[in-house]
Order: sequence, then structure tokens, then C-alpha cells
Amino acid sequence: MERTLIIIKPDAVQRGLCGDILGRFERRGLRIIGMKFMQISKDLAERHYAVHEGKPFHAGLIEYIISSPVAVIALEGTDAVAAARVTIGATNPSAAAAGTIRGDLALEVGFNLVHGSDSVENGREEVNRFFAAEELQHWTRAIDRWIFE
Ligand code: DAT
Ligand code: MG
Repeated sequence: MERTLIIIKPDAVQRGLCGDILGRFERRGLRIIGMKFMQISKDLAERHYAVHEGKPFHAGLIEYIISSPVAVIALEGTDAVAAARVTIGATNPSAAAAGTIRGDLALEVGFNLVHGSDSVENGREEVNRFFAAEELQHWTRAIDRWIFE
């Protein structure tokens, strides 16, 4: 079963969109295995966005992600990484399809509301970066047999 890390970013928290965003992943069928409300440290932000080091938007991206508390959620499910990315929509919200989180609720790339892991390997790594083993629940839902084939 794949894992993906979702971050409900500072702008989404400030705008009161946590419930709407989390609800979309829940309704999609993904299973929550970890969830917390936290302030990301500069060090953790640098590690999370290390792949973007050297890019012109890197400094602003770090400042943004540490600027306010975030909700961090670990999800599990069939093709969880790709499914979550489709639910999130394109990186630049002005180009994101209607029906996606970014396409419905955002306009600017610097305020695009949500992070989702971009590969199966990164999903596993990012969940482990943000959650200690004891913070993750190994459980099944009664409804799982109607969602997972
Ligand atoms: P995504 O968040 O869709 O995975 P990404 O990993 O390429 O996108 O980039 C991480 C974040 O960095 C993205 O959510 C917003 C910001 N970003 C990406 N490209 C940008 C750009 N060209 N200008 C400004 N910010 C950008
Ligand atoms: Mg990314």
C-alpha cells in the first residue's frame, strides 16, 4: 500500500480550509495513518525542499512554509501518491483543473495551499521525515473492503 505526505500549507490554515482539503482526500478513499498540527522549523523546511535549493523561488518557499502552523497528514492507499497529486492539481493554481484543490481554491503558485509527495519513494521518505514510527497508526477501516480492491 503506497504512502503519501500531505501538508496543508500556511495559507490554507489561515484561510480556514483545513476541513475542506482534508475532506477531499477522505472522500477520495485514502486512509489517514498520521495527522498533526505543527510549526515547521527552518531546518525541517530546508530538508523537505532540498530538491529546490538554488532555484530563484527557494528562499521565499522556505519563508512561506514556516510562516504559520501547518497540518501534516500521512495517507495510505492504492496508488496514493498519484491519486493525491490528481486531487491537488497542477503546481500553478491558475493552470490547475477545476475540481482539484488548487483549481477550485487558489490562484497563485506562491499560495497553492497544499503539498503532496511526487513519487512513491518520496512518499515513503517524507512520511518518515515528518512522523515518528509511533505517530503512525496501522489500522483498517470497516469501509476498506468497499474502497480497496
Ligand atoms: P508541487 O508543490 O506541485 O509538488 P514543486 O515540488 O515543483 O511543486 O514545487 C514546490 C513548491 O515550490 C510549489 O508548491 C510552489 C513553489 N514553486 C514551484 N515552482 C515555482 C515557480 N516557478 N515559482 C514560484 N514558486 C514555485
Ligand atoms: Mg513537489
